[in-house]
Amino acid sequence: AAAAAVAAVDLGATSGRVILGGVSGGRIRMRHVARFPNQPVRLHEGNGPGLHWNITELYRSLSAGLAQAFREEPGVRSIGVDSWAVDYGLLRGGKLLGLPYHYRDERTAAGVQAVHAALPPEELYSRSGLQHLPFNTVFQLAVDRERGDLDMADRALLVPDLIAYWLTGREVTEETNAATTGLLDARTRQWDTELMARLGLAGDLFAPLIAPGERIGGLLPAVAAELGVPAGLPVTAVGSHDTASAVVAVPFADEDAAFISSGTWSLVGVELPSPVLTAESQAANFTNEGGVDGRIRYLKNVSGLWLLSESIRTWDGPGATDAQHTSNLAGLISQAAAVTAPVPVFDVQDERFTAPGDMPARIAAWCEERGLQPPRGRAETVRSILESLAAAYADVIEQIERLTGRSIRTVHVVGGGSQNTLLCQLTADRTGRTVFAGPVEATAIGNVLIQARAAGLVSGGLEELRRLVAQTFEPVRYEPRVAAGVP
Ligand code: ADP
Ligand code: LRH
Repeated sequence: AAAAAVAAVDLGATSGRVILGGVSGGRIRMRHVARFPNQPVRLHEGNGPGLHWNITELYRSLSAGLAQAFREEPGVRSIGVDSWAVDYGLLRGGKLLGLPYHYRDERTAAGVQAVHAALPPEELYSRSGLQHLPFNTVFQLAVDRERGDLDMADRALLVPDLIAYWLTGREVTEETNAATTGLLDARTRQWDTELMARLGLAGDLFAPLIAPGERIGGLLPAVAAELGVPAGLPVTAVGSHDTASAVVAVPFADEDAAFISSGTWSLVGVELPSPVLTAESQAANFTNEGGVDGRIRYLKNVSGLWLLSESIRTWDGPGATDAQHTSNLAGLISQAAAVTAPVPVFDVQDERFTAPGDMPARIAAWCEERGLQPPRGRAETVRSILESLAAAYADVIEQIERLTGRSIRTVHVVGGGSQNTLLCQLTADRTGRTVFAGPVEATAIGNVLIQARAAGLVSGGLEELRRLVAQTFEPVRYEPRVAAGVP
């Protein structure tokens, strides 16, 4: 018999996937249907190159994945889409005006200046509660405005909302991702239209808010025909910010646990009932992101495995395939685990590491500027990156304890990076805490669970959903090998 299932589309900055999921017998079922790379494109645009998401390629890949999902499981009840945060497409009269910019495009620095001239950083933080990252939507829009790119636009849709719009024709802004724009009031969770007016943005630039679990709309007839499914099949809002979906699937046992959502970025934080908007919190650059079911994801965006993948891209040279990339990764991690020479710990948050390009050279330059011996060769470079990430996690966890008054005893690592056994072990070593690694596909699981709940396949709050995660996916446990912080 056709099992009740839902289809999750999860677009990461590194790769996208379509996963069929369901819940039966107290367990979550997940089946990968499609996986595709997410490779940005550089296009000359008058004054220089712009870095963009190849959004139409992503749409084609995810549509093919969805069609395959329906062939495999005709009982699919709903589709949900999540992606990385902050980026958006501009539209006029429902038509996309150009490829969305990639948050790593270097145009954002000018936007930070423009916004801060109109609104001091302190005020921005106390209104939005958002960590300062130069690529937050608010800064990107300021550049668009200065360049005249907003003149024609009557709508901005965040990436998952843009995909949902193409599937259903409905324009909405899903709440959890809306929080990453910097234009949402942290307390009321509504658009801060006064702030938008002060920045010269139309109060209705973004579509109305919708909460995870609500129905966005049914598949457009033409789309349904292309996918080979009945028209009207619902697209359901999920925690469309990938990190929000990932946190749904963190199998927290209690309040003494922090999470690290580990992929292209590492999002290190805890879940809270209400935001922390203090000056100390701003000084520590913590973010209050709206989570599913009204929870607050109090976290810090720390750099992530981007440092490693961009190093590998440098070593492999142009044109290396994804498969080659992954096989190199396993070998490099075991070589890095065997390194016994001391390696430098560098500041993974230094903004010089954000843009694409030669990562090992930038790491070496950072070390040389401080009179440190740079890592020698690939294994030492990988070790240095992973030690530096783990050291940053340890700092953030100390800060969380200070800023929230909680004591953190365990750390849950989820996402692709939870497969990096060396990083997990170093995280245990440097934080001095037990690390539980997995599930790898936390984001897709969170996406599936919120759809399954909306479809009536499961019920309960996040605690019940997390119990299902804990029952289904056995985490890998890492204990600190040495005293806290002394590897
Ligand atoms: P995103 O959602 O940001 O695209 P993922 O959660 O998919 O990221 O994680 C991608 C990262 O996971 C890769 O950059 C890589 O470092 C890591 N990763 C993927 N597969 C493995 C593996 N088999 N072993 C170790 N690390 C892995
Ligand atoms: C992770 C993520 C993160 C944001 C970044 C832009 O994929 O959504 O939460 O800070 O991308």
